Amino acid sequence: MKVLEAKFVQDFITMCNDGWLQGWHERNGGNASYRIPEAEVESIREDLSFDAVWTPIGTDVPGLAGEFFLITGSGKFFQNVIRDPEASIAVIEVAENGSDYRIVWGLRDGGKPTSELPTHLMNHEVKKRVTNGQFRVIYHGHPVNLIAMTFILPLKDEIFTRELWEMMTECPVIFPEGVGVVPWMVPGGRAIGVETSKLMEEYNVAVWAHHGLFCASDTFDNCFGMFHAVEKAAEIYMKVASTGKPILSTIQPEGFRALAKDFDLTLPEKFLFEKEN
Ligand code: 2HA
Ligand code: ZN
Repeated sequence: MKVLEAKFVQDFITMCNDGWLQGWHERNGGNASYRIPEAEVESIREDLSFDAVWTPIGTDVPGLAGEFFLITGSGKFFQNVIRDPEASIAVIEVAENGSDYRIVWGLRDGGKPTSELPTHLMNHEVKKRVTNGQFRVIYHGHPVNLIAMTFILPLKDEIFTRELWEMMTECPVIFPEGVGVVPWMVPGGRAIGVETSKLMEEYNVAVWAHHGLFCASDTFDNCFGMFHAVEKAAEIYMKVASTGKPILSTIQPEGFRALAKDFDLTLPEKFLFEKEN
């Protein structure tokens, strides 16, 4: 079938547009990718073309040799994905050497995959390994409240996890592993990919200080939903902080332990420290 007729492509387009509607993607901000299962690649193979030149990814991802990805384009606007998907997104193939890729569909008017391609692929490689191939979706955007939090809190996994968990009861259920924090780094290079993929061994959420949020999950819904939950908790945090009033009550460590028991979660003790008030 045609690429645009495939359900996974339509679902990817919808996810991008939902993110645009949430306000996470000013101009060309943000990027997303999906590691396409073999059967879905076969379903669109007749609409792919394999004459483009191989191009260096900018890093090595041997664990992704031969894999296909649906991915947003560099400099393309999320806002335009739904209006003109063929010009805004691409299907790429990773070469057997694990260090080159080629475009096999999309980016009709030219261009390349997102500037964060090395980071996306390095993180897909980690997630494929640690989830036994289950995780396929990576999503990055620039949500206002989460970014605002990175200016007023110490850039530590423990602090961000604990504050986000306290803001909304469902947060520890949605991201029981917690969140990792990457200090400010130059975007688009290999270095931010290396730092993020270290965190992705353990977490599904990485906060990029003064920049945005980076999430990985199994499905489009779960990835988007996790991103949404983190940003909503951040919004509550910023609203509370903006009042300048002291916090009079919150969820305590024993509350999280009780939640973990009833919801059958493992909440790492490193996040359940006693706070000084
Ligand atoms: O502009 O968000 O991190 C795309 C980005 C780079
Ligand atoms: Zn960004």
